[in-house]
This record gives sequence, structure tokens and C-alpha cells, in this order.
Amino acid sequence: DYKFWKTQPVPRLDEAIDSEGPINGTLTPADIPDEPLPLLDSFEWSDVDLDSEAEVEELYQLLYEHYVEDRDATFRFKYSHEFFKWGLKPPGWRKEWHVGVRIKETGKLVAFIGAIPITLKLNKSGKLIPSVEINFLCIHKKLRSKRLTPVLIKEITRRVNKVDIWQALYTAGIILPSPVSTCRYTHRPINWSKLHDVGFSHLPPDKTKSSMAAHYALPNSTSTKGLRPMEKRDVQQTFDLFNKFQEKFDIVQIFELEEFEHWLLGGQSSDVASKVIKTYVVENEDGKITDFFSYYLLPFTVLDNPDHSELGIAYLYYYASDTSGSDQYKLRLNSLINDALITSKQFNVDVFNCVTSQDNTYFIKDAKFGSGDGFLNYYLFNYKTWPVHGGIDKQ
Ligand code: YNC
Ligand code: MG
Repeated sequence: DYKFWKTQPVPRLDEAIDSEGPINGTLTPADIPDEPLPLLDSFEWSDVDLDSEAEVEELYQLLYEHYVEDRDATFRFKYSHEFFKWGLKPPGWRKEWHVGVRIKETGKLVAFIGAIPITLKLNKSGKLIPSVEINFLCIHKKLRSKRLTPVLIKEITRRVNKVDIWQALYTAGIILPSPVSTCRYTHRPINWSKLHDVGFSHLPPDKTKSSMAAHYALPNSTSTKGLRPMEKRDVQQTFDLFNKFQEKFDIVQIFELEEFEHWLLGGQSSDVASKVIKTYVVENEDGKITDFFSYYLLPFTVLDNPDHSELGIAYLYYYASDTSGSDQYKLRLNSLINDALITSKQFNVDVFNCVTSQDNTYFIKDAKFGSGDGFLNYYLFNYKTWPVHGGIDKQ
């Protein structure tokens, strides 16, 4: 019955949305307590210092053992050190938004919640909303069901409110009050045999293993003329193309140029660029960037399997094409995505995922993505707006 969520500024599940705007719009930073929320005596708050390799490793270990699993506990997300640098240290990041809880006596990190600054734009009204995105909420398995989550959420809310930000975006697999949008996960097998070996993909009764592998086989080289990895010199042109393309979606994130470079090229970190985020542009004969696509790498740990310990996974991220709105757009998008699949093979990707957001329904079927059993719900904190079909356009 959502004992905690009932007390928060979010729409009830049965609530009919009849207006748009903040749910509680009356507070100022001066109204917010200066001190952290109390914790049980044996625990203490501790900001995780992501500039310290040792502390990144502590966060890595916490999530490696205790973060999100699939329904049957066969797989668990395996976030890398580089992924934390990318996902938690974009321009404007704050150390006090990397909230840890430690056991006082031993110093062991047992819980985490993170926030990063973002700007949301509602394209229908043109409203810009300074917000945070909340991610990486994780509690050690031995401390589950003790109502620590509400404390973590209230504490990060306090810290965010203190700098005069009152809205947040977050996603979860579970249903909470109330999703502004819901997407389905879809999966495009790249290495079908391995997916079958680890129990991710199943052999249909009327098929053979080799026919399945053949069905998903991809050419070795890409087909789009002028396709190449994005470089720093492409940032401005790609940014302009992206901003124009994003206007068609109801709710989007707005980036500064520097943020765009961080999210699409990994910012200054070459480790992030090599291990996490992959972006390709299409440059035409006149040197104009006409299209781009990107995806990030986030493997699963395979739990309890004698032959495999890790599954390579790519997630489709942002893309844009200047053919959007024309008759060629659907075809163009299909060949771009097909090229994305092909390029991902070199990064040991076993399955390529996307959700049903953006214009993804234009290619999901033709590119052989299959519906998964997972859903991704998108939530806004302290903001009411009409439900969005096809997802918020973000990672
Ligand atoms: C969840 N994922 O409903 P009620 S996603 C939000 N997001 O409250 P306890 C969640 N709330 O129903 P446990 C949630 N999961 O009584 C549970 N809850 O109102 C709610 N898993 O707390 C739940 N990471 O501590 C209930 O639950 C209350 O010990 C129960 O811990 C939950 O990062 C969890 O899936 C998820 O580590 C931490 O199971 C734990 O079970 C765990 O007794 C594996 O909590 C990892 C995992 C979640 C990934 C994510 C987004 C989080 C968004 C949080 C909401 C942010 C709001 C905006 C704040 C900023 C505002 C500003 C401005
Ligand atoms: Mg708990």
C-alpha cells in the first residue's frame, strides 16, 4: 500500500491527471533542514568519493554483489569503474550527491543512492525543468526490508532541495506511484549460441540451434556510406542535429554542449570512451554530419554458470537523422541500427538491447529485436504531467 510513497509528492496510481506542474511548489532552500536525517546508531552517512579509485572500487563491489538482478536471479548488472565515472560524474556533478551508508564499526559500505544534475524539457509547453536524475539505489542484501530506502530517498531529496532543485527523474523495473511512461525491453541476439547456453534465449520447438544462429548472423562490415566513430571535431554539428531531432519527443533531456560531449564521447576520459559509450556519425561528401547513433556497454554477471561468467550487452542510447520527417526516414533508421548491431560485435556484445522509446518501433521488428519480459517505468518526482507514450527520451 505504498506506506512511504503515499507521503511523497507523486501522483497516486488511481489519480486522473488534469493539469501540469509541480505538486508541491511552495518550499525554498531555507525551509530545508541543514542536518542529515538520523540513521540507526550503528550506521553513518558517508559521501562516496569517486575521485578515489579505492572508493570507486567499494561502490563497484557493493553493486557487483547486490544490485539489480533479473526475475530468476540468473543475471546481475555489472557496472564498471568507468561506467560510474560516466554515469555519476557528468558536468555539474556533486560529491554530496553520491550518498553512501557505512557500518560505523567496520567502515563497510552497505548502501548507496546517487543524483546527477539534468535539465528536462517538456516540448508541448516548452517548459524547462532543472532536475536531478536518481540512480544506483542499492542496499546490501542483509539489510533489505528494513525501510532504509525511504531514509536514503529523503536524504538525497534534502541535499538536492538545498540547492533549490525540486524535481527528479528516475526509472525502475517495479511499479510505484506513478509512471509517467512505461517502456518494454527488447533484445536483439548477436551471439545466439551463448545466449542460449546461459539461459537468456530459448530454442523454439520447431527450430534448430544452427538455424537460430544463422537467423541472427550479421555481415562483418557496415553498409552506410560515410559511417565512422564520432570524434571531438564532430561535437558541435552532431549537437545541432541532435537538438533539432529531439523536438519531436514530448519529454526530453536538454544538454549543454559540454554535457553532450560527456554523454556521447565520454568527456575527457578515454577509458570511458573505450569501455562504455560508443558513438558513430555519418559524414556526407560535403563534410556534413547527417546522422548519428550511440550505445553504451553494460554487461551482466552470469550467476552460477559453469561455462560463462559474463554476458556482453549493448544498450541503444541516443540517435538522430536529418531524414526524420521524410519518406526515407524509416529505411534510413533501419540501416543505421543494422550498422549499430554490426559495430557492436567488435566489443564482445552478445545481445543488443533497446526499449520501446524514441522511434524504436520503426525498426524493432525488422532488425530482429524480440520483446523481453522486463519493463522500464519512468517517474517524475514532484511534477505532474500527462502520460507519455513511447517513453521519455533518455538512457
Ligand atoms: C525503487 N527501486 O516501494 P512503500 S532503481 C523507489 N525505487 O516503499 P526497504 C523503492 N522506491 O511501498 P528494500 C524501490 N524499491 O512502502 C523499493 N522501493 O511506499 C520502496 N535492490 O524500503 C518500496 N535498485 O528499504 C517501499 O526496501 C520501500 O530493503 C521499502 O530496498 C529496496 O536506482 C532496494 O533494484 C531497491 O538494493 C534498495 O531491494 C533493494 O527492499 C535493492 O525496506 C537491488 O522502498 C537493486 C535495485 C533500484 C534501482 C533506482 C532509482 C531509484 C529511485 C528512487 C526514488 C527517487 C525519488 C526522487 C528523489 C530526489 C528528489 C528531488 C528533488
Ligand atoms: Mg532496508
